[in-house]
Amino acid sequence: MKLIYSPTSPYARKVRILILEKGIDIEGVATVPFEDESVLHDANPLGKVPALVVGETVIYDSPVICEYLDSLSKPWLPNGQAAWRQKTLHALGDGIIDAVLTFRMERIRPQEQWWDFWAMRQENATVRALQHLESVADELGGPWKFGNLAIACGLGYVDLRASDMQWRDHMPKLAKWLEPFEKLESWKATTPQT
Ligand SMILES: N[C@@H](CCC(=O)N[C@@H](CS)C(=O)NCC(=O)O)C(=O)O
Repeated sequence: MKLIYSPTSPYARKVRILILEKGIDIEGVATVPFEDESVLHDANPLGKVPALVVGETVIYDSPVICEYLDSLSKPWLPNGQAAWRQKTLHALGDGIIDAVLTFRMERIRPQEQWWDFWAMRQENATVRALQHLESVADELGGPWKFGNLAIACGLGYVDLRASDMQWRDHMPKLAKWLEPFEKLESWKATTPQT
């Protein structure tokens, strides 16, 4: 198996943490999506990382890759009804990444092209998602679970791209919840260098 990823991608980070935590043997191929590398386009027509090459098959996007790799050994994803809660929490973590990425991208454009309505909508969605997580922080538990993986990586991405939100000051339970993850080797090894 081969994982095409970029070292700064929060979506790829979920997969890389899962690989490290589960000790899965995979070749990593680092790429830069915005340089439109053919290796990526050949694997994923959408031109997005991560993409997982399994023999003749390619699996994307990141929640699907996580679910596939998780299924190869004792799964984090539970059976039955509980799986839907974990998948929903995973979607919430991914949604935080989507929203932060979108409102940060708005600010990369020349200022006269900024669409404040859209940026503010994404920022508000991020705040609401963080507030929701603060309200359920006691139920999240640890260590890694299918949902926790995306939530932790979502919070890591807020730290990387939106540190001015200072979310830890407003969400103390969530900040405390993240602390044990931040001490893990898999977390440190996948923290983007700025
Ligand atoms: N929903 C996708 C999102 C992947 C994604 O947007 N990756 C970014 C890097 S963080 C990317 O490759 N962007 C390149 C592009 O959109 O052209 C997933 O979860 O895998």
